[in-house]
Amino acid sequence: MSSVATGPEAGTELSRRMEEISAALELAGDRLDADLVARAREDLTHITRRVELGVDYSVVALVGGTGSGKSSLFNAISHLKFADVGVIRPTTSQAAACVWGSKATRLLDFLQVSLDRRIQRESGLDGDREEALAGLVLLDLPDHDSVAQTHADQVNRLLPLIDLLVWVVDPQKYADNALHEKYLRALAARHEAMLVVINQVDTIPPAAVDRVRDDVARLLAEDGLADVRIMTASARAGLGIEAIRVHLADVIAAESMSARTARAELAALTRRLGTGIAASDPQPPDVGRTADRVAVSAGVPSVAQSVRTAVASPRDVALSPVQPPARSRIDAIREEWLAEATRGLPPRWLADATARVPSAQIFHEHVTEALGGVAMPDARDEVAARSRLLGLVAGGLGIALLFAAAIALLFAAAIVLPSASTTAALLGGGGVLVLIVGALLLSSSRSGRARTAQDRSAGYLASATTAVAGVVRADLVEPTAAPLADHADVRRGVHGA
Ligand SMILES: Nc1nc2c(ncn2[C@@H]2O[C@H](COP(=O)(O)OP(=O)(O)OP(=O)(O)O)[C@@H](O)[C@H]2O)c(=O)[nH]1
Ligand SMILES: [Mg+2]
Repeated sequence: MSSVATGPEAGTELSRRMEEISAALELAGDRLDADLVARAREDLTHITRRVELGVDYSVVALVGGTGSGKSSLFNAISHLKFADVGVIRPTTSQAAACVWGSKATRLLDFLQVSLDRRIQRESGLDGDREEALAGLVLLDLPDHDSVAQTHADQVNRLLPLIDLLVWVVDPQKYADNALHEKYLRALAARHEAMLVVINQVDTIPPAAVDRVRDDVARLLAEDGLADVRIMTASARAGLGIEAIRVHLADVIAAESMSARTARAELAALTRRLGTGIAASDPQPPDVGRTADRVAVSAGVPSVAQSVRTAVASPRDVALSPVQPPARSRIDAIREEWLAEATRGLPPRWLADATARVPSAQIFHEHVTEALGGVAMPDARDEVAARSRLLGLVAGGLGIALLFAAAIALLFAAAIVLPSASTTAALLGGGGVLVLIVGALLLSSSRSGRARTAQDRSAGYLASATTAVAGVVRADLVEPTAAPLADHADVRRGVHGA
């Protein structure tokens, strides 16, 4: 048993794939080479026709010399009396078909089997007995000489659709040039698609059957068909018919020749179209990383550092604004971004994607504009400056108080004034206290400035990088997004999701 989709799914799946490819061609437009598209459309039409004929049938044709018993075998296999069996040779002048489980109308129309030469085997009526043959299209063809002379067109149509060619020979005439027939030659490459049935074994003694079989095997080997299977049967006596039916059931269980061919044609088409698209979807570089690189090349981190130093300093320091970045650096970053975002794209896709991106000069202008628009932070921390001033005042006051305390002590020592020593103690204590407050204010002012410096520096770096990221997004990411998404969709459509 085959594991591939057989039965009605094969046709549905192939049709779905063809719709996907068709939509991909539509979407790709002139980003795929016109010749490639034209060829693909032709192929799709061809495969569609094949699929429409039905890829869910297995076509088995009975061929061979006149009187070998093709029509008799047809009736025996189908348990019907539909095909004409006659004594006047040749009897069958028109192909007959028996179909199990469906009508195969398009297929039989294509094979030019006339309406009155078709019969349908309703599996429902026969219960499970015919179930195994559902999907079989059994053809009884006129003898090979008649076919060769009058129905060459029918043969040509039939051969590519055949899943199994059953070559019917009889024990008397099996060597009649039969194995050199064009059917065999045309199918020589497909040994598995051939079966030789030695019919009418009831007309020879049982002992002779093996001899005939060996002889047929030898003739096949001479034709390079050594591994073609040989079966023996008697349509009249009903011998070997069940074994043939089992063999046919195996053929049906495998994917049909049409489905396999359509699949192979589709694969070839996909391979050809694959030359017009990248092997994988290119991934545009990360916006943040690119913005960082642009910011670095514009000297944004040094400006941020100078902001930090200026704010942290208690003195007033002038801030130098960011300078326009070097054109060559910005061009290189833009080029690298485009190269990575379009990696592997064939020329037409590449041209489409890059044509939508603003020029290097415009990109540079936008970057410069965006950086110029980022406000420089205030270099002075007002809160810290105020507490510094208070700290200095407190320091001065403390020293003055200590000085006053020293004088009071002198008074207390020179003129014995008891109250002076108390005053000195109070002034000294107050002075120390105020000095401590001043020192605390100064230190908090310093740490406040350091914090603000860090915040403003980081804030500036973030604003500048965000501004640059906006330009990267607007000038690089957004213009290329649509063509890249189209390419991804086309790739999915061509190769199947
Ligand atoms: N004894 C015997 N006779 C058979 C057997 N199969 C077919 N016949 C007879 O052989 C003759 C030819 O049978 P057909 O089935 O018409 O042969 P055919 O290959 O369809 O012949 P064409 O339509 O002329 O190509 C008929 O008289 C059948 O009754 C068989 O297994 N044993
Ligand atoms: Mg016949």
